[in-house]
Amino acid sequence: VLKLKSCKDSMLLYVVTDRTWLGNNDLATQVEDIIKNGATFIQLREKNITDEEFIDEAKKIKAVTDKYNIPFVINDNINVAKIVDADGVHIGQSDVEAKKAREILGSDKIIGISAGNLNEALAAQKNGADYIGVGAMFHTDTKQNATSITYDEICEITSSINIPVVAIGGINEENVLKLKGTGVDGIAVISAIFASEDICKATSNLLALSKELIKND
Ligand code: TZP
Ligand code: MG
Repeated sequence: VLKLKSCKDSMLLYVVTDRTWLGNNDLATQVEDIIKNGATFIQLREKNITDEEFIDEAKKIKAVTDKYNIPFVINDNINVAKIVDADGVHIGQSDVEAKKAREILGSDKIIGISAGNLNEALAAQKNGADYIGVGAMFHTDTKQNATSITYDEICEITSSINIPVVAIGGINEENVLKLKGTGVDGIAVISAIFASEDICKATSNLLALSKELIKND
């Protein structure tokens, strides 16, 4: 399977998984529905789970992302990413972690780094990130203590770095077009899809809006 490491085009609709609203549904099945309806990138994000469970779940999700040739990264856990041969990992600001991720995963894998301000964005690029996730753009209940970033700050970031930027945090169908003009390459969402009554419709709506967002930007 060919997966391009230059992941700019894959930022369009970046979906981060969450089990909060899963109920009796199966996460891998939901991820397949989400991909069929337009997701361009999948991040498996798990909290309070053993490495063994994380690996099992990652293998199931990877079978789906491989089937549709969609990039797949693991949140935070470099070893799980290595063991399941994911396309990469998404990590926080630590330069030690970034170095470790590159050493363990090698130059071909995708390393994404979270940034909450311009200095963090510059540091992430310097530390070898292939893309950054910037936020929180809007109020979110999904991540506790998420710092918020202004419209002007995200504009400054996109004009200061040359790796892809995906916006995250509280993004939904109502507010996504408020990011018009920021220069981001796409949007990353959790609750706008997973908390929705109809995840397929939510996904296709958000894809259309993200295309509208980046058009002529
Ligand atoms: N990082 C910054 S905000 C956030 C993460 C993981 C939460 C995004 O979730 P939602 O539901 O799309 O606001
Ligand atoms: Mg993290």
